[in-house]
Amino acid sequence: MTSISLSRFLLEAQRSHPDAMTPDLRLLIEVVARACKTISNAVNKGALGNVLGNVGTVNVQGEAQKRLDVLSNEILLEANEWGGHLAALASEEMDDPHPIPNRYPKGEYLLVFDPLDGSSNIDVNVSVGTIFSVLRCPEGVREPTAADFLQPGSRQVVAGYTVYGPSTTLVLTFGQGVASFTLDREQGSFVLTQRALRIPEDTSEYAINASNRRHWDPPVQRYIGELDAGKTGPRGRDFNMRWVGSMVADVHRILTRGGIFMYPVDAKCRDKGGRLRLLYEANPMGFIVEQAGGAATDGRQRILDVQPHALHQRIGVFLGSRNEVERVTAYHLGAA
Ligand code: P6P
Repeated sequence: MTSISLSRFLLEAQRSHPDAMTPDLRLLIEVVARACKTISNAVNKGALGNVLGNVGTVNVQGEAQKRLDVLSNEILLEANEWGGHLAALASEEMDDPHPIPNRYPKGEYLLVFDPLDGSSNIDVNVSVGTIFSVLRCPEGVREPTAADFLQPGSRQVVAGYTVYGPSTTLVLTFGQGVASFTLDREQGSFVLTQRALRIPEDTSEYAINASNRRHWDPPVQRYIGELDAGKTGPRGRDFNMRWVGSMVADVHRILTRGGIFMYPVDAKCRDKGGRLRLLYEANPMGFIVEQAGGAATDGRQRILDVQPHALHQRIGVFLGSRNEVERVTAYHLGAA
């Protein structure tokens, strides 16, 4: 069977959906994918590449920066600043947006990303990933500021992630469903492996950091208590739990076989607004999950409807199999 490269897939998408897949978006995705290949090579070197461990600095999140966090961020910045497709970039690892240097042309898109999500897993050889989101730069804005990135997730034109696991897999949406590509290391290119990922509406698998149980609000206590009661409780069936501690790995499992992923706002993280970040974790993953037939809320409202007020704002996240997300959201709204 003829393998379809990412380049061919994007060209065909441009022909069939010219408004959704413009030449500059096609270039942007190819550039990000190429940067992810470079990050994959660095991640895969592990202890042999002098890329493990901390650099001794702390990022805007107050988290210790891993060598690979900083390297991945630099790879994405350098790959994207010369192509003329972006007006600015923003990253989990940088306090403020990164302008496109004046020596390069500016484009009409904004790229925001988590260069290496789950990086606390790197030193223990557990899957990590890159998450990215693309917005349009507001009309007439030549020097974008953080305020120009503060758009609801429903305005995203592209979202994707690359999971650096047993295989390096790129998952992508531009609003016409979700496709996945696996890196063929012999060819050095991403090859289409699934054209239309769909999340089953029901599931028996949930993902949450259960060590936070005592901090959860009542709706989450009720929902998880019912799952744990299994056959003996109101759900009448048993459930299984998985928690990788790397959002990309947990979400990829859910896209592959269903499930619900939860990181609620609780007594422990309420003062920060939550654990996960809206612009470069919840929004891109919410767009991808919805395009695959799932749902994504903050417990009360659709994540993609939330109007951001800060670049590194955090939010509660419930996403995955639609019927489970709707159930736990109904519990929060007192509607069940
Ligand atoms: P905890 C990784 O740091 C991350 O941002 C997500 O990838 C992951 O789902 C979550 O935090 C893990 O949080 O509290 O279990 O370490």
